[in-house]
Amino acid sequence: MGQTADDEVTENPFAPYMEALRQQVEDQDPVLLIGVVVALAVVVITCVFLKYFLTGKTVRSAVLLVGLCESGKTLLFIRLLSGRFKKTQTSITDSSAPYKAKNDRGSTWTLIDLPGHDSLRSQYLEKFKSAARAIIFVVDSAIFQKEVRDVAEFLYMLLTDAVISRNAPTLLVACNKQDIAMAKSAKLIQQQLEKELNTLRVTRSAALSAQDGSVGGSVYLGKKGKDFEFGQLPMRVEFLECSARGGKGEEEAADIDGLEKSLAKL
Ligand SMILES: Nc1nc2c(ncn2[C@@H]2O[C@H](COP(=O)(O)OP(=O)(O)O)[C@@H](O)[C@H]2O)c(=O)[nH]1
Ligand SMILES: [Mg+2]
Repeated sequence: MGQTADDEVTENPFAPYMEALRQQVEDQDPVLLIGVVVALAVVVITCVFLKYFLTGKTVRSAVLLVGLCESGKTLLFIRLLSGRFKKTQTSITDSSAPYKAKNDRGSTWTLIDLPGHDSLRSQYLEKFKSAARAIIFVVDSAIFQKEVRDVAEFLYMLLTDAVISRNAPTLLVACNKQDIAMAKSAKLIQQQLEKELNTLRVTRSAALSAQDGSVGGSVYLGKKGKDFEFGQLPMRVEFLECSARGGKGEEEAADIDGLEKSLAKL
């Protein structure tokens, strides 16, 4: 008998411990055991719920269309929703509609077209920024060279916002109007914006520290001591080319496949 026990020990050094553990578990009151399991389950469920509520992913379902006036936000809005060409008017109020992403999950986002006028811009942004899951920043690629400073200033305002920086919604920079021959490529627009934002960052932080040294709720853009790159931002950033008008003529389908693909991945 003693011989076999010795053999087992040499085969599996943990056997005695396992045996002791089993004995202990058997000796325990089953009620206590169930109690421990239930307590563990409660802890796990609480953690999952807390994570859900704290990150707030459940409520952020808005996709905002922002950008300068005449960049094509309203036309993109209509194209994403219906795919048909319509003449647009300068939008005075915001309009929103449910957008069904082209993915298997069938995710539905609330697409919101914000007016581009300077006077209304910040007011609407205040209203929707905390609900943003993604921001489509529309750029008119055809006259980008002329607008680069304005575009950069708008982007700077968005990216240094405390709420946006914390929530980190995906930023899709839609380089629109690619059907126009002079349109700049997404790559060039990205490079120029990085350069321009780098300059803006220097002038803005100099202006701020000259005032009173406080940053007033806005965050520093990118990494300190490094030239600005979009890769330094807390959110995912994609530059894509599109054309809300499409190829030739008004009956042509819009060229917004890239944008739709990115929206499907949100
Ligand atoms: N050629 C061309 N024109 C466009 C494109 N997207 C919009 N537009 C035109 O640009 C103008 C402004 O568009 P709109 O959607 O009202 O811009 P919003 O002010 O940003 O809402 C309209 O005349 C559109 O037809 C595009 O991809 N290509
Ligand atoms: Mg509009």
